[in-house]
Amino acid sequence: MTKLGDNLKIDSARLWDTINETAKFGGTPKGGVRRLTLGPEDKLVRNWFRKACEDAGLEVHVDALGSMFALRKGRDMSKAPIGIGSHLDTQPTGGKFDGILGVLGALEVLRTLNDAGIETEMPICIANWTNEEGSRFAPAMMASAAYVGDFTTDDILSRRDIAGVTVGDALDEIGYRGDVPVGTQKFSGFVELHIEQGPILEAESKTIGVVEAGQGVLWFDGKITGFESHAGSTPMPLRKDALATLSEIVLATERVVSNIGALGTIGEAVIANPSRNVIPGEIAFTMDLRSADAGKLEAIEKGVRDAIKEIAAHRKVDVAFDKVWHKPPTHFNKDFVNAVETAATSLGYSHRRITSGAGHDACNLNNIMPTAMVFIPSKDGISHNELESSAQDDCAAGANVLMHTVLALAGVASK
Ligand code: HGY
Ligand code: MN
Ligand code: MN
Repeated sequence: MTKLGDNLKIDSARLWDTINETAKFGGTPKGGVRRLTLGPEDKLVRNWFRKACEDAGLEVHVDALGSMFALRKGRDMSKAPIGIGSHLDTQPTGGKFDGILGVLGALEVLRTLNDAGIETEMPICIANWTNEEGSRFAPAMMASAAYVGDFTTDDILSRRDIAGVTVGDALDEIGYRGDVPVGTQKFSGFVELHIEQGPILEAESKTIGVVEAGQGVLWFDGKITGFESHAGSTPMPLRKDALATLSEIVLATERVVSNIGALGTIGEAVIANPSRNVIPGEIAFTMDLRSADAGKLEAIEKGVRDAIKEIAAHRKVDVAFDKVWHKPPTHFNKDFVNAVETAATSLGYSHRRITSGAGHDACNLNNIMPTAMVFIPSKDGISHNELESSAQDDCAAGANVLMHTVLALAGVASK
């Protein structure tokens, strides 16, 4: 427990209300959320978030990639703030908790400190990182990756979505291309609250996940060039079928990652000029490979590339397969991880250490500052699906652990 000594808790009902209120921005008939980064729904939730922060007395500014920062002053403003937050964008068939729980949990923490009249030694700053999902624009965790120097701002501004719209144009379209250069807002460290997006905490009836590591990620863009021809008059042995080729690549990828104990997904595949009586001649596809072990990540890339080479040869097609993103595995800062564990223990929540299957902005931030994460359970382990759900009590528990972790790191000046 912090120097406060008392059992300060966030307002569970107020947090839950904000989760349900913001789910309207992009809400879908099935109870999920479609709030693609830098789209009209993202603009609405950003405007809501800015107003809520300003109403809480926070100073809000926006950087050149649209990431939003809301600063709560501390007694010693010579120190860089402790950062909390996550992302407001979602997948096309996303849920009400992925990302936004971390932003709303952070807002609830600062609202609670305001209500309690608590001044911290160090300032605290909420972040909403642009385009964590990477669905509309690649890569994922895009803005935090630029913040830590993995990409230049200009490179990211020029990235295009499937309709050819650039990040820069999309930022201008919603009025969120900030005038502050990326990296201006400094942090002493960062703690991100997020749903687990997997089945472990629920299966073990644990309320809190103390995240000590995150999987490494490899993203590829692929293009198969075969030959369009007549479905009725082209004998099977003479075909250069791009879709049959991709089918072999999918099954070969499953074999490679399963043998090594890793994960592989082909999440996008687009047939050029599709027609039911034309043999597919060209397909663009994506691949997402993951492992918590750097060596395994390297091994599955080699295994998949070898398989693709062999399949392309016997299918007599060309396969271009370009790596577009490499995020090495993350090992979070031991002191910050311990601070999360201490907070969970002192609050009496069941907890366990865990590795994140999903990528998060915190995984990038950990490259340049001490970082840790707090997980809460996902119902049936479901995420990136409109059925994504978490319990109100677990959301409150996560926010309480976030609050006491941050109070321990930032220090309490007075109350
Ligand atoms: O891809 C991920 O793991 C994250 O959800 N963007
Ligand atoms: Mn997320
Ligand atoms: Mn996600």
